[in-house]
Order: sequence, then C-alpha cells, then structure tokens
Amino acid sequence: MSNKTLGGGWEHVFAVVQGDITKLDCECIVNAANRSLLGGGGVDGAIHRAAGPELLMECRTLGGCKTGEVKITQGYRLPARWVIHTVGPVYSGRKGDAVLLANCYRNSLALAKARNIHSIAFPAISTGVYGYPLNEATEVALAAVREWLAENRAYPMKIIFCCYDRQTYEVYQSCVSNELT
Ligand code: AR6
Repeated sequence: MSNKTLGGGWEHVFAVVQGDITKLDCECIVNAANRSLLGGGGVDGAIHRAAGPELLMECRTLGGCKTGEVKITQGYRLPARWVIHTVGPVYSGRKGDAVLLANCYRNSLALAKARNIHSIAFPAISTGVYGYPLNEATEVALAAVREWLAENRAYPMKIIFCCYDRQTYEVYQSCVSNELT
C-alpha cells in the first residue's frame, strides 16, 4: 500500500492496493454497476454476493441509475457501511466516454462528502465488461480524483484504488508514480 498525497493537502491520503474490494474495511466502496442497478457480473456480482440479498432489495427501490451518475445504499454484510453505485460508460472510442467516466469518480466523491464519509474505495470502473482501455481509464480516474481533491482541500478523505488483478495494479502504480515525479 502506498500512502501519498495527490494534488491535495496533508489530510488527503491516497492508496493503490491489489485485492478484492468486498473485503476492504473502509466506510464506503464504489460499485461499477449497470443502469438497472439490479446486479450483474464482475465487481457488481461480487459486491451483491458479499452484501447479501438485502442489497438487491434496496437497489430495487432506486429506479436505476444513469451513466456517470451515482446512487447510495447500505453495505449490509460488507465490512463497508455504504456502497455508492455508479455506472461507467460502455467504451465507444468517442470523447464523451472520458467525460462520463470522470463523472463516475467526481459524483461518487461528491456524494461521499455529502454523507460525511471520509474513506472510499474505487474499482477500475468500466475496464472489465465495459471495455475501456486500462491505461486511458486510469488516466481519467486519476485526473478526476486529483481535480476533486484540489477543489476540496479542507475535507479529509482517504481514497483507495482497489485493483483486482496484477495488471491493473501495475498500471495504477506506474500512472501514480508518473504524476508524482
Ligand atoms: N474487487 C475489485 N475489483 C474487481 C472485483 C472485486 N471483487 N471483481 C472484478 N473487479 P467490471 P465494468 C475488477 O467488469 O467494466 C457488470 O456485469 C475487474 O477486474 O466488474 O464497469 C455490471 O453489472 C475490472 O478491473 O465492471 C455491468 O453490467 C474492474 O473491476 C458491467 O459489469 C471493472 O470490471 C460493468 O462493467
């Protein structure tokens, strides 16, 4: 785990870890969901399995979620108290993809702040089933988070990028090192 500031002040802790997001003991984890919010594969499936059926029951009441937007639920059987569900773009190669993907990160952080949450873990949104190239998606994620931190310097927030596989972890590590040097 690396603790580094990334465009923020001393109160911002930034970490890249490799592992399963459903195991993380932080206040809030982010789910890379689909517009129905009724579950799926990948990290979405893992979160629903670990949280238990109550999560799906709450998700049924939310009326879905638009791409780039966010909805919050409880974490139920997860160590995390809250789950922020967001919907990344299906990669199309158009400029709008990056805007929508950045919105997932920015809107998640804004909602976390509105709920007085101070630690949040993100998966690599859209880089699995939704086909977003990993390097591009990582740049978008880091830029969006850096901007948010710069705009919210006074708000203590621990941000964890939870990379499931080795390749994702290495890309995040190398992009973070490049940003910091
Ligand atoms: N913890 C952390 N990251 C994970 C985990 C986990 N337990 N499991 C997978 N990942 P994906 P998307 C990583 O496909 O591309 C779902 O069916 C995975 O290795 O989960 O946004 C939804 O319902 C990859 O790096 O999400 C949607 O239909 C990253 O999470 C669709 O997939 C994202 O991969 C969303 O596709």
